[in-house]
Amino acid sequence: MADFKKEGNIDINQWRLFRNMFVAKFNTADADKNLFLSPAEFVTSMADIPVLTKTLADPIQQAQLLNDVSGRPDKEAATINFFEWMFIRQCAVAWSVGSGM
Ligand SMILES: [Ca+2]
Repeated sequence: MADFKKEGNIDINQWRLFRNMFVAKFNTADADKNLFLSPAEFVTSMADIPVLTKTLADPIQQAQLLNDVSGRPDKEAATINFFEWMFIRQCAVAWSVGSGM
């Protein structure tokens, strides 16, 4: 994903774009710095993704989204790690771009 020029490696500018788009966004949203995102932290991390606005505003749909990705249905375990968050974020960004939002 970071190698958007398809050169087989990434330069420092590509790394910084990737870092700003994903790593920094995750770290900023992780308010308690435990390297997991709670449902509230997750909502913060996705606030700039237009296609998820309605889903995240509905607590039931939000819980279903987190459960679908994490596979952990109970509320206490409804935190997601960076890998799980990356999957959602990549899909949401691609979905937004694809839908012209
Ligand atoms: Ca956290």
